[in-house]
Amino acid sequence: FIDHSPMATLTQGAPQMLNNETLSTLPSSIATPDYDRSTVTPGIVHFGMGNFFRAHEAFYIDRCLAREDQRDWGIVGVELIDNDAMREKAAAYKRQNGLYSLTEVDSDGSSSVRVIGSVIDYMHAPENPEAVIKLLADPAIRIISMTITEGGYNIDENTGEFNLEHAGVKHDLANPQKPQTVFGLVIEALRRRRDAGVGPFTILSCDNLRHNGTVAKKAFTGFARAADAELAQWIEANVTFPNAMVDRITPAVTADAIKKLNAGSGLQDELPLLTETFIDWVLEDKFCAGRPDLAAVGARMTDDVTGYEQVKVRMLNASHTMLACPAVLLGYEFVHEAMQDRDLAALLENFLNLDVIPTLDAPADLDVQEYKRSVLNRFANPAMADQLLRIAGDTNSKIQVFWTDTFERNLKAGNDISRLAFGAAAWLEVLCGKNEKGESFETFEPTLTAEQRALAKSDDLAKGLELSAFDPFRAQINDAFRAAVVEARQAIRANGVKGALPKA
Ligand code: CS2
Repeated sequence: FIDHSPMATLTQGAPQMLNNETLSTLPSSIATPDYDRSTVTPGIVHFGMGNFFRAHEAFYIDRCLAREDQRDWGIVGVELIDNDAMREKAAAYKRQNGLYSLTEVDSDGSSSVRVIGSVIDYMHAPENPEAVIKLLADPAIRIISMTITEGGYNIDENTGEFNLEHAGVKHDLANPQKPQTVFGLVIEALRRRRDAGVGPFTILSCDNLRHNGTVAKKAFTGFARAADAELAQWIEANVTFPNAMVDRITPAVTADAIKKLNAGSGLQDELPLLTETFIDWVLEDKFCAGRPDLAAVGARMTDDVTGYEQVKVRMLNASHTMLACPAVLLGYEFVHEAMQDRDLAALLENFLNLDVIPTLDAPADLDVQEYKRSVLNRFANPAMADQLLRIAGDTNSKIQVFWTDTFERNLKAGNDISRLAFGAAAWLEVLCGKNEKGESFETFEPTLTAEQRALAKSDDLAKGLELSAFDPFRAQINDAFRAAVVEARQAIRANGVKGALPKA
């Protein structure tokens, strides 16, 4: 991020390591856990220890733990990915006793640093799956939460069912005592809990999916049915899967960002994190084994999250994707940079005003115009330096969640499709991997094989529309849309993104 941001001001003195021993000696400018960490016991196991989780759920729980009657809601993080980087990360967590610093930056330029203490242990599942199952089966654990990405629920978009052909799933069904996936670990633990007469736990998805609880339920019960029909019935009758809307923009932490964050805080933190001051969590109050007092720390409990999640993914996340694809092609690096480009900012305004908002079912108490202004303002925050390549990654999964309703409704109604076709075209061009400066790049697309990715590179410019990104609204894809996408791709190639932008 940029050097004139306040957190880049150098703090005096030698940088401080971060662990339980050093906590009480940190500079007073850094907020530290206002509770004794040694009194915190585990109540939550979280799968997927990514940055978003660390800035969001772990932040809320850290606030909860300040209250003495909440100390049994500590979090144990579990990482499933088996590679050197993850093993190294697990070791860093151990060295720091699960502590890390979170720098919150506001669009007015102010910032503050807080050490988060709610992650009390960290397990790298591939090293010892049995230890993870044992923990999950412990009655103290009452919530399993997860951030495993939009595509991580392994739902086949064509059948709408859990995909039993997935290699990890097949492995886990054949080796229930040595599972590799979150599904195998959780279902084996639930089996042991049922057999031991220990009650169920809540399974809480924190991914940006519409009805993420319903999707999680489909995934976990889909796996369970294939493993053991009776157990699946017990799970359906006992385990709850609250739907939840989650929101906090959290950039990836580059090596450069680590240096700058530490220069700002005066810490020698191996796992520092940057986020915006904005935070939101709206949850259905369906916790079968109790829950922390999230409402007391700013989360919103509700009977129905449908409207909130719809507004969030269709306005914020959909705009992110709509902005990032053309911006990456133009060679921009950061979201705030793209927002300074008037043409791209206008594209977003028009997309939201003309395509999204008229087809939205927003909750009555939510002012969508105000929400729009807040989203655009958050995107424009220069201190975030959020990477466009982060946003442009996994678009094959994201389109299915973020764009489907907007595309489906506008295509059905026969409305103007120019911006939608342009967005789809821009993503397919992104998959071709070259920007207008002639630089090559490759976005991360975990749900696409090399052959599928090659469809975007075919001379037949309509081929890319065969990708599963478009499956959920495939029935609405007509000749006019196909032609508009091809035309937009030709225009991007011939005239550049600026020359291809839709008029209004
Ligand atoms: C982003 C999200 O990855 C994306 O596409 O839109 O990560 C976004 O930053 C969060 O959902 C904000 O809550």
